Amino acid sequence: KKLSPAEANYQAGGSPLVNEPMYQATNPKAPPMTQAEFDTARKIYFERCAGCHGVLRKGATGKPLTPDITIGKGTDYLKVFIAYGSPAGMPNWQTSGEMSEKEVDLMARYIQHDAPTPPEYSLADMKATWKVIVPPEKRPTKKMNNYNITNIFSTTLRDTGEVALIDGDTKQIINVVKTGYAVHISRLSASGRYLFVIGRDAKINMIDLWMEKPDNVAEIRTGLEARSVETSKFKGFEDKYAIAGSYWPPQFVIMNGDTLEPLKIVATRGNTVDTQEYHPEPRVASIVGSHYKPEFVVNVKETGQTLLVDYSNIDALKVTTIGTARFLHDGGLDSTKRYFMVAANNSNKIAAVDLKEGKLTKLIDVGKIPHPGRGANFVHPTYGPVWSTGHLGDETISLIGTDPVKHPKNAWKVVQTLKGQGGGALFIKSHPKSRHLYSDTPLNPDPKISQSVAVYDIDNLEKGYTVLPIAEWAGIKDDGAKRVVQPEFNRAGDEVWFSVWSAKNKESALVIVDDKTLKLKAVIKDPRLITPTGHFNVHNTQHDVY
Ligand code: DHE
Repeated sequence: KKLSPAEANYQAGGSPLVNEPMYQATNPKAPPMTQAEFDTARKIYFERCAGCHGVLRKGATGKPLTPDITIGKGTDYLKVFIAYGSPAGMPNWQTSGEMSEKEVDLMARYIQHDAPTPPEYSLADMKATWKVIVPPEKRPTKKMNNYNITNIFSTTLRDTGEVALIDGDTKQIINVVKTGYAVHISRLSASGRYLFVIGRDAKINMIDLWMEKPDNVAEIRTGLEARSVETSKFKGFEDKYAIAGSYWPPQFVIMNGDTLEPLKIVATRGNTVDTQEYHPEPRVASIVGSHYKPEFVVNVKETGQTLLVDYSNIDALKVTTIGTARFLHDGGLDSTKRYFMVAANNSNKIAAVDLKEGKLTKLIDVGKIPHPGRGANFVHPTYGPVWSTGHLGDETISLIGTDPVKHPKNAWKVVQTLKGQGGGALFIKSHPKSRHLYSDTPLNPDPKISQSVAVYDIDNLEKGYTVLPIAEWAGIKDDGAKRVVQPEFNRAGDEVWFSVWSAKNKESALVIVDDKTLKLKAVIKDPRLITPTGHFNVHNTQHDVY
């Protein structure tokens, strides 16, 4: 299946590496290129191709594109491939109008030259960007505001490089905080006081929710491109450490939990789980803090290794390497928090990792390209506790049994497959207080589907889904994408928030649904809410409630 333009743009979200200086070698066997052509081609490569084919073009979800392969194919063959795409997923760049004939010719020549290598990023580089804006001793000793901080939402404003902190009780914006570019996720310290966000450019901001007006107290850049940040959650280590993983360079760093001082950098370059070949750029995907042990669970994408990083003594770091499956991406804990369920997206599998025993429990086959976000836990009327995921590549939702004690026959199996609105699903969500399951489909090519969500009644799953026209409820007059993205519950578990994500120059909104009645409860609009994407409720993120 060819990727749709929406899916291709999702995979190639624009790498900040495009701005890095790199040494460009010329391969004498490849067709000649001028310096200006190299510069243009490299920009296009990092904007559109690197997400799938990798920075060094060693291959990830897309095929490897190194000169030993590409020179043999030749310019004409490569041009056809780039222009028309392939059934394996390569988009049809020219016929879709995304690239001109000239650009296709340029790219066909470019990929026959050696891939330029971006710079590494050391402790000294990190320290040069590290700022403690308010040192711990100058911070409040108690909460200085009247907000119910456990119900604050941190909403990414993707294209402005900010997060909006929104009071979940009053729906008022508390502050719009400057961050890195295109913040990917927000996470909380174990106590719930500090909020950590990470930009696509690997900039981390640490926000103190006890301040009269919550704002940045520390910041650092931990690499050149990144997606994940997390904190130490184990008893005795609350608020002690933070960790960030990067896409480039392929490494993670453990930091001091109240200042972001970088302490320990560990490379993730290594060998793939199956063929055991060396991979030079395995990116760090999701990270979660274990509640069972003083460990971070670090998922290394291209090699398919799940690392349990024991932070009890970071000077003698112990890392347990669990082979899971290639293309690890996003995931979440089961309801007991003992198992981490991680999507190996292009392997079409979910890996269940036992954080108590420190081993792989099971690899479970699911639909095409699972994409759970953190997934959704609920108690199924027939099969007991399940964790669920939607898929980017098909319309199904897989429900996986997660209770080996009381429901051993159902554990680590797909016990039921639901049919959703269509492919292009990114996030799914439920809550212990809710009997509903919500699934978005922001990357579906049909605007009717990308602008609405499907809701299932957990007690009547065979009845199918109800469609909530979220974008329509937002009452946005502008035309454009208006993608509805990421259901997130409030603290009480009785309302669900959605972003209506429009282009930068168009109106966006947040839409809030009453979980009991499935009726519209509120719409938040504000000129500052530009390109809202993910949103994270403090309590639910702090305690891994999803
Ligand atoms: Fe994400 C989670 C990577 C595109 C919004 N995204 C994640 C995680 C990873 C990841 C590794 C898990 C982090 C964790 O839990 O520690 N995302 C990537 C990509 O590599 C990809 C495909 C392309 C890219 O270049 O970034 C990508 N992601 C997107 C988007 O296009 C989205 C919709 C908007 C955006 O920011 O560009 C998007 N990703 C999100 C959100 C989460 C996320 C909202 C957190 C979900 C959650 O509930 O935890």
